Amino acid sequence: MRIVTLAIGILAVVPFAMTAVPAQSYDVVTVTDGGTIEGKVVFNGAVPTKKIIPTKDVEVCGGMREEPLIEVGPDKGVQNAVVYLVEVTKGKAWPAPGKPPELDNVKCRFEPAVQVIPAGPLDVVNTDPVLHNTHGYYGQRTAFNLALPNQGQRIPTELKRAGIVRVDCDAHGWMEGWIYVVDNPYYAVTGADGKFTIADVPPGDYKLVAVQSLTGPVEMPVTVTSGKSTELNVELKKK
Ligand SMILES: [Cu+2]
Repeated sequence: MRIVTLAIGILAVVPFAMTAVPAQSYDVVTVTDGGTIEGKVVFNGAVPTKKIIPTKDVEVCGGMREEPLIEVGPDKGVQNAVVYLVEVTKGKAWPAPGKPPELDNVKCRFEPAVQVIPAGPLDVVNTDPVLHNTHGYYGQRTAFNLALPNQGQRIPTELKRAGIVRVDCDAHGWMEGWIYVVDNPYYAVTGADGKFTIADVPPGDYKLVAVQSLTGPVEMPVTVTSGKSTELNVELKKK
């Protein structure tokens, strides 16, 4: 009888333990012989758009418009793509912690629309004089769900584990934002030219992921050499 109870206990515990492991553990070490990854994220296809039809608060949210589902420059560079290394066990320190990262509601848009943060605090802010209900999800599961009825309101919350968090507004169905919660500090968000730099990477072989909401992720191998810059071009394709 005792053995049966023990077996059930183990069965109950193991799946929880597997899903509860938040992320790869990461050790900070001094990186003196690191290399750099420099690259550009491009998208060559036709740029699809979505029609946005604000149904309320138009004085703040603006009128009907078409918006691109991916921000592509004249030379095909993708802005606001996120690039990061996965399964990194050790390396440089995280950026010095300052104020918590913010997700603001400005004219019924999320600012920033795309950001990368370490697991930890996040302040959700409302700059608008209208109610926003900011709702973040890891997949289908709610990460936070915050009503912000007042202009200037700020609510501290927390994203406790690595993963991709999509952000909606329950008051304005067209609003969408993305927060990439990472488990190591080797990441970048591409600029208007699609370019990115990831510095102080210990020499070795890595897996790099580039991701954008329309295209989803692309994964590629990259080898980093001490004191050198590795050039990398990443093409995103529509899912
Ligand atoms: Cu809203």
